[in-house]
Amino acid sequence: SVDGVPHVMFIPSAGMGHLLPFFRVIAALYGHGGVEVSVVTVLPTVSAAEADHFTELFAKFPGIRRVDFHLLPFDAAAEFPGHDPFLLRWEALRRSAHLLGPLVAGVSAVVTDVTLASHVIPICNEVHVPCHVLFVSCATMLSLVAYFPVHLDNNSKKKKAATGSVGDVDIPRVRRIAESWLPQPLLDLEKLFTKQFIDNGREITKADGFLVNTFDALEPAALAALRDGMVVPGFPPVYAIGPLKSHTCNKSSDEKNKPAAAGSPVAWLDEQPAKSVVYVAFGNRNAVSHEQIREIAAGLDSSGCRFLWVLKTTTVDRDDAAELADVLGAGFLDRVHGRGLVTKAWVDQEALLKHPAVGLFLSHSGWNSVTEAAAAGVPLLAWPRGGDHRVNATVVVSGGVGEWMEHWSWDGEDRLVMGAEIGEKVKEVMADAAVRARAARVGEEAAKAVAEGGTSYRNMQEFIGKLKT
Ligand code: BUP
Repeated sequence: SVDGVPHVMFIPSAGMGHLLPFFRVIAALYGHGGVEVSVVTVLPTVSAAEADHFTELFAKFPGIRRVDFHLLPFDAAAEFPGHDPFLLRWEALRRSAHLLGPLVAGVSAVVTDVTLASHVIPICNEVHVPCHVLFVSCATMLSLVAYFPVHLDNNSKKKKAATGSVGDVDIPRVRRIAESWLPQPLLDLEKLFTKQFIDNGREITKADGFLVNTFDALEPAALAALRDGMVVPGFPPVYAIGPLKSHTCNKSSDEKNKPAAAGSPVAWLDEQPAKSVVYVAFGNRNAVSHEQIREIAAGLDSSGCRFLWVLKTTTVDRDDAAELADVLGAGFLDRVHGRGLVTKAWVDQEALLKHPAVGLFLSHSGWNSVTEAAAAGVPLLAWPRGGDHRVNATVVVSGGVGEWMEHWSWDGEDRLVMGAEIGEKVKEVMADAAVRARAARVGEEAAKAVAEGGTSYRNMQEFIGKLKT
């Protein structure tokens, strides 16, 4: 620290779902004052959206120090052919992490991503710098990351050899996670994802604390179990500080009063009746097959509802050259003109969900999306696609955020969910006053949590206080 001002170094990972919560915490901490902030930045980023958001962060907060970091050469495509480019970036970061030692040595605290935990925590420990993890999924998922190695050690390695299965994971005092809800690569202990997951799970018990984008009222059992050492004895402190808000939300009143750009999603929403629009988005790195996209289109059409659909057809946005009309099929855009808007552009999802015209969110249940729906009090219809999504969907249901279509297909399954079924379900949930009332209550709880004196507010204060001691 300089003159007693603590210096916090953020070491984020890759993918918008990981970067956005980092940017939100960075902005909050920097805005709080009395803390010096630097951000380890690896360029070029995997996606264009990440590059744009880094540029925006440093332009908006010139006082935040950008620490450029260069990765060691890694022929990922040769070593792990066909792997997701974001997972490969995590691996490249892990393999270069030892070079961070000299950078870390001078700071007061580090905040890193769980995907890098097994490599960054030991580096921090070596130079006696406290290392915190900003966990970008739910507390239930954090309990799974922490408990999965214990589960394997306790009962599954032998069983797996005998039966070829990992089995359901019964996380003490949290919940049972069915094998089919696990991120599916975990069923193969040889997968790169699984190795990273287990390494990180073992090492995180040595972190100095966790910041989690959730709030006490949403996941009371998981948070209590983690904090009481029921998941793993002696687990580090867990600060639930969500739902995180973006710094672009804190616009000046001038900016707020500006009319929405003509033709933009916001301008279109402004024309729609209250709670009449289904907002549809599956995150920034979930490529839905063209066949499934056509069925979603048919479903939205047959639901009779208005809709705003953010459509991505590739894992990495830079590769997405598909024309909407080709993907959606002849005539679709004309047929739904006025009733539905489809866009491939990056939107401000957090702001869109708060728009009074939005009545439902059809989502892959990526955790940021869930927390944004919770904050907006908008019901979410969860259609998990892979990764942590089914674990998140358990919280969507238990927390009252919305409903989960448990039998709708996900990663690796080639079963199509047909348009008629999608349309029926969308129509049904849109008309369900009880679902809407529950989601609205979650929105109130979320607002209370982050307001002065609320649980998330106090947890953030406590974390900042710890940085200053
Ligand atoms: Br696409 C898109 N605008 O156009 P999740 C996404 N987002 O603001 P993830 C936009 O990206 P997986 C867009 O609001 C959320 O904060 C969205 O994070 C924002 O899913 C974030 O929801 C996406 O956690 O997929 O990371 O894309 O969960 O599979 O990693």
